Formats: sequence, C-alpha cells, structure tokens
Amino acid sequence: MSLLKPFDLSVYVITDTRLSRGRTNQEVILKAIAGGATCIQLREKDLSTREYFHMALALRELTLQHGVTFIINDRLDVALAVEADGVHLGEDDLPAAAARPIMPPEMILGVTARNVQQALQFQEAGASYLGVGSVFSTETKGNTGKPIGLQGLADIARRVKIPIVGIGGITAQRAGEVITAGASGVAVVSAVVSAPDLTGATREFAHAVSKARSQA
Ligand code: TZP
Ligand code: MG
Repeated sequence: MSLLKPFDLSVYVITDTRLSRGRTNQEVILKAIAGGATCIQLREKDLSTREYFHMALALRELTLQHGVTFIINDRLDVALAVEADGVHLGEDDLPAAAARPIMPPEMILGVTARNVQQALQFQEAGASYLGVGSVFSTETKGNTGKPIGLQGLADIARRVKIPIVGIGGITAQRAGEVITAGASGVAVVSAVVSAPDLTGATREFAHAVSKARSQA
C-alpha cells in the first residue's frame, strides 16, 4: 500500500510573479482555485531563501484552507519547513535519489523528465509523479531544449507506472491532446497566471481535461 497522500494533477497551476500582471501569488492562487486548479506549485526564481520560506508559509496556509495540493519548486528544505505536500525537483536541483530517503514517505516527490530513460530512472528513485516536457515550445523557461511533443509524452506515459503531467506551452485549446496522449494532468504557467481573467482561464483548462477524459 502506498503511504503517499492522494493528489490530483488534473489542473496544475505554477506561479510566476514576473508573469502575473502585478497580482500577488495569493490573488493568483485564490483565482486559480476558484477556476478549478487541483494542484498549486510555488515557483519563484528571484527570492532569497528567507523570502521564499515566508511566501511558502503563507501559501501553505491558503492551500490547506482550500484543500488543494501544494508543491514547492526547487527547494526540499523550504518544502519540509512549511510542511508542503510535496517538492518538485529538476535537473539543477537535489537529485531525486538523494532527496527521497530524507523525505517523509507520505511527501510527494515530483521530478522533471524529458525522455523514457530519465523517466524510468526517476521512477526507480522514488518519484511520485513526473513533470514531462517541454511538450510544446515556451518562452516561460529557457534551456528547455527541443519540445518533446505529444509523441514524446506518449512514449513516457506508456513506460511508467507513476502519473505524469505535461508541461510547456500548454494552452486550454491543447490541454485535451495532452491528456489523450497519456498525461494525468496539465501543468501551466503563462496561460493561467498571465490571463486577465485568471479564474476563467483555469476553468477552461478544467473543462478541457474533463472533456478529454470523458472521450477516452
Ligand atoms: N518546465 C518546463 S517548461 C516550463 C517549466 C517550468 C514552463 C512552462 O510554462 P508555460 O508558460 O506554461 O509554457
Ligand atoms: Mg528546479
């Protein structure tokens, strides 16, 4: 039996204050939750550890109140300190195999993978889910390499047992294809946090995901 907390990756919204039109992360998250976000990741690249911790603590409280899964990007120490539901680690962060043994067994470990080999390796290392991408091209993150496309995502989905979430350049119009290709959810930055109507934008993702599932 898995000790892991249940989590729902369907509509996975990732913060970025550089893209959120002057709105605070509190506002972004509340509006995303109102539109049906099931998982929130705090991802801020320009904060000191202390600033990241304080922001994470406040958002932990908010996400707990709304019963939404809360993941911290990059920093296991911060995730542990605020008792987030999980941490997401990429290629510049603590390796999954080093992180898993020092994490509580119920804590979610998300890892970024771009090919089948990495996906199998991270699954073996104890990842709880994989962020797979960049699926499409995106300007939100540099150095993501050539997009892996829906085929790249489908290849990974076929080979791993853990859930995967597509990331990179995903719009509400393309969210359904990502689910049909084998993802359990869509991870999105700009299409939600930059949207003037953030709740409406999140709702469109939620509808697209449910529709693709109902047609499967
Ligand atoms: N990792 C791979 S692509 C990406 C991250 C964090 C950014 C995705 O942002 P957007 O705006 O949804 O394309
Ligand atoms: Mg990272």
